[in-house]
Amino acid sequence: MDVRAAVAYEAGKPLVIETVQLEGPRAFEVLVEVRATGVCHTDEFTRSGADPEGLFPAILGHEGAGVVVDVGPGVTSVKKGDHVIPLYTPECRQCKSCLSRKTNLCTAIRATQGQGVMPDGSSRFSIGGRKIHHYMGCSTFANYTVLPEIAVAKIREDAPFDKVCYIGCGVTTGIGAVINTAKVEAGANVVVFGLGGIGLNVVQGARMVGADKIIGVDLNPAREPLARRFGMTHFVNPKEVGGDLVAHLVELTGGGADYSFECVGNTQLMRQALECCHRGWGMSVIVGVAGAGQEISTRPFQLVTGRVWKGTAFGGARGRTDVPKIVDWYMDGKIDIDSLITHTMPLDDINKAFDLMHSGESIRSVVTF
Ligand code: NAD
Ligand code: AHE
Ligand code: ZN
Repeated sequence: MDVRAAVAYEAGKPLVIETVQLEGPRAFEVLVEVRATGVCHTDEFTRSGADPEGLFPAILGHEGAGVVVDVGPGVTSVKKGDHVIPLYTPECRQCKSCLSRKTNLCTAIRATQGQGVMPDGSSRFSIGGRKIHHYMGCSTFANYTVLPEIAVAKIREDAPFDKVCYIGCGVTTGIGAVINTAKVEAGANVVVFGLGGIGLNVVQGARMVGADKIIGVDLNPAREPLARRFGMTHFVNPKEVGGDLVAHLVELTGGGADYSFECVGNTQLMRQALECCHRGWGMSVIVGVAGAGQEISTRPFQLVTGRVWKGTAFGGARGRTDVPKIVDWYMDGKIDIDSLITHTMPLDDINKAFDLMHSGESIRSVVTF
């Protein structure tokens, strides 16, 4: 079938809106009509050419919501008409990782996902016979996409697509990093580096679990009012800190953060996020993704003296199990998504979403179809 998609032909170039050919679902796959998709900084990371796994041409997008319109042979867990959120971290419930109960990083289809193809090794997208790569197993910058059955979470039908699409990445990543990865406890002091689409959800998660101080660090002063509404108690703009940022944060937290979260993708900040943690127990969680060739460093003494460095993907969430619950939290008014969706636009204007991200004007842009 013909579908409308934003195609990334070349690193660093704007996306091109095209009519693309999409093959129907094969065994254990589903065809989803995408109704809305968020634009995450990770899409920009890959579009820019910084992603070591980036492939071109590709249809980016991994923060979607839509409706199952066809299923391939063998599909049992969803049916036509079901509302779903695509999962870049699938949940097969059968692989070593899923069965371990120690991680959400299902390995059933990770290898082919990284190669930009479906689990059988082929792509469903093409233009005039030329192959177009899938992205993160989702490719939600298209009005229809094909996904493996294990990579969709069935959600309730009264949830608005243009809001709950954000649960497909940013909301779940931020709140999950607090609840699943760090397991922040009530009364803890938390420092959040980067108050964008992910960091504000970390702030929201920290408030949910009853954190005491929630300190936000961002270069953009416009982030402060919204972050305060989401639970931030102190704002630090590194440009306005006279001396050393780490020393300032250690003082603000009365000896160091119990937990810190790096939500930017900057390796210098990752170091600062670790080093502002409390001696003996402070835990720093890396959420941001850093470009090809970049590495983190610190004095090993930071770890010897009890600080812990962790990372999180999709907030440690098991998508098919946890995503429907987070949709319920939103529908029950327990979490705020609407205030973070600052811009909505049609697919034709998707490049504006990247401009708004760069200018610091948007928190999340959502494309509706
Ligand atoms: P965003 O662009 O919405 O937000 C980034 C924020 O960082 C902005 O507010 C910006 O002003 C701030 N910032 C930039 N440089 C800074 C600096 N030097 N000091 C302080 N603040 C600074 O991006 P996002 O969508 O929130 O994504 C954040 C990061 O998380 C990206 O690296 C993204 O790829 C990554 N991410 C990771 C996961 C995961 O599963 N691990 C999931 C989603 C996104
Ligand atoms: N391809 C990059 C890594 C990108 C990355 O870490 N992605 C996160 C999700 S970001 C969502 O916005 C993730 O889930 N990672 C685990 C995984 O298996 O990809 C690189 O550096 O190669
Ligand atoms: Zn994302």
